[in-house]
Amino acid sequence: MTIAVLDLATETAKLLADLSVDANRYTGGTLSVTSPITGKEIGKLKEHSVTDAKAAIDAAHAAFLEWRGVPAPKRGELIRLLGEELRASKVALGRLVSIEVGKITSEGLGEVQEMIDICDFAVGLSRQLYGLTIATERSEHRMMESWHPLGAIGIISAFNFPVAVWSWNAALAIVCGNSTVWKPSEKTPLTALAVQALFEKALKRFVAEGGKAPANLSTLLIGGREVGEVLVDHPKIPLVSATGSTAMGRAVGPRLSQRFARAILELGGNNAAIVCPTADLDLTLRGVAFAAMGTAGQRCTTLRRLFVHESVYDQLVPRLKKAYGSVTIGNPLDTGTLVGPLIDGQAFGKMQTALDQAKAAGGAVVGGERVENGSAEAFYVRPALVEMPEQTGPVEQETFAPILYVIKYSDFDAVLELHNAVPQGLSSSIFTNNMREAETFLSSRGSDCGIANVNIGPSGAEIGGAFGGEKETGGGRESGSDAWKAYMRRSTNTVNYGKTLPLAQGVKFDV
Ligand code: UN1
Repeated sequence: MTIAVLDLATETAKLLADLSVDANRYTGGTLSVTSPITGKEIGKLKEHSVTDAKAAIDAAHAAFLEWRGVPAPKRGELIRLLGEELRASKVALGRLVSIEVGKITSEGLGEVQEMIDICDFAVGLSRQLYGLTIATERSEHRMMESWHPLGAIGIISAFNFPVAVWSWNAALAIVCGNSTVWKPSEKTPLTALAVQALFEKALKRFVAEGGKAPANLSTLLIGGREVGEVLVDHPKIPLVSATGSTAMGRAVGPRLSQRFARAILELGGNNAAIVCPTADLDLTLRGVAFAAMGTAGQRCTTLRRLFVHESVYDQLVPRLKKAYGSVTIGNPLDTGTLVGPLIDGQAFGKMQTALDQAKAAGGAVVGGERVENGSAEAFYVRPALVEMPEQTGPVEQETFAPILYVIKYSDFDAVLELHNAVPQGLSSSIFTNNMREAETFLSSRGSDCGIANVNIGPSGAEIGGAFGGEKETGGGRESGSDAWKAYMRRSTNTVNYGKTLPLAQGVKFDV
């Protein structure tokens, strides 16, 4: 496979211009960004200093003080306009995601669709920030809870979903009355610049249509670890939502709890699926193929462990191997490609190390080799399927690459135990037509993950549900359901509308 020499830098500049990003932001700076498609540079961004970051946080805090006074449905109107901007720019932004991350076209567009979806959700939510009314034990009293904005929210996002993760956090945070400060991955700052420009366009329209909104409601910080650390340690950031590796979470979590700030952590996943004797194998094959090979195995929800019942093993696994052997790997911008490149050489190195460890532990590997594309700096690989005798070594870790470990099982209860016997707990699936197995998997003694699916792979969640996982995945929840509550503070209010002062618990204190 040879990728024709693509002038991705030129195309990137054109897309950024179409998306209203000032060229001054991505030329002549110190942060070099490459496209994994070719491994060549596509931008050079100006980075923010620690001093800039501190000033940005002060400004975001000032923005919060104003924005919290704007009624929530009006705040929703701003997010509605953001959704409109995203709809209008879906093709350009999706293409930029594909260029910067190496996602296939359909997945680049899907990422932008996910942003549009969360905007729609947040608009509805802006009229539904409900609190409860609670029965009080005192007469002529009323007890209720109110939800209030929290402050300037820090968002730290990873390369693999460079813009959708921002939107899950920002769309909710902003309708909840907060401001946001975003530090994207250093590997994918261009898409962040584009999204910031779209947000600013939406804000301009909002103001032009008579809305009141402060400057610095959404701020972008371009830079590395030092800039992220300012967000984590700054007393004016009451919540940091951080997506990335478990190692990152281990560094960030304690620093936040040290100053009693809140954390939403979305860390590693080591997601599994169980294929039972009654599974529809055609559906299972498709579900497994997308979940394991899609996004070149670089989703936190990617399927990494597959437990197959011995009665269907010889029907499913050879078909899977065939799919692994024939899947189209190459330029993600080409129609027909299903697997694009890994993000960089480091990811390739980690994949090879994991495969060596798997072999040493008795694994039989098909695939995993580099697929040449004529560029030493681009890393295309054939996804690897590894039949393992047991769940050991690299199977217990998350390697951010397309490796699927396949293990044969015979007993349902034993496989449930194996399923849960890893440190991570993000997403999970069962393929079965047996109601007892399906319901047990979803029950309290079933999957211990934040997401548990039946006859669907573990990746590709919709925004309407709460997204996140347990154990080393960090425990945070973003996106749908009541995840918005993490971006607000709850105030319990008791009102006495009578003329006496009865004390709770029957306490007497007559002066
Ligand atoms: C991630 O990989 O960080 O469920 C997020 C999914 C997507 C989000 C993945 N909706 O696969």
